[in-house]
Amino acid sequence: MKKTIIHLTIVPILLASALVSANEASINWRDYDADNSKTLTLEEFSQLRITQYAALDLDLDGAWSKKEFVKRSDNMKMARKSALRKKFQRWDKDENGELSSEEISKGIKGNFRWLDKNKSGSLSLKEMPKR
Ligand SMILES: [Ca+2]
Ligand SMILES: [Ca+2]
Ligand SMILES: [Ca+2]
Repeated sequence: MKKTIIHLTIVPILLASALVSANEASINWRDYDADNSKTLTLEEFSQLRITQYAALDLDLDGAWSKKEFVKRSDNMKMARKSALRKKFQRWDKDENGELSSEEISKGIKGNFRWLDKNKSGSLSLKEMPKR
């Protein structure tokens, strides 16, 4: 009896994550430019990133394990994987092997400041990363 219940719950989770990864591929930063200023403020940028990271939380527990954070697709390059592993370590401030939503949002802020090369407080098209 127990086994049947487990199988039934796995199906919707798999479906949900398939839908989420389809969405992730189609993310366009312009959709997050709420005021059409052709630049993203920290708030607009955070919205975009949070949407992207939400798609990575495959078990939907509101936290990101290293596996969830690093593994984006099956054909990822090693260099990208190791860059993501390092990012994970930097962001995991309490070193519990998991990123909380708070750690993610701090990481996004740091990322924003780093991308904002001319320190204008917003990201222009040029400053936005390709992915
Ligand atoms: Ca804007
Ligand atoms: Ca998770
Ligand atoms: Ca943590």
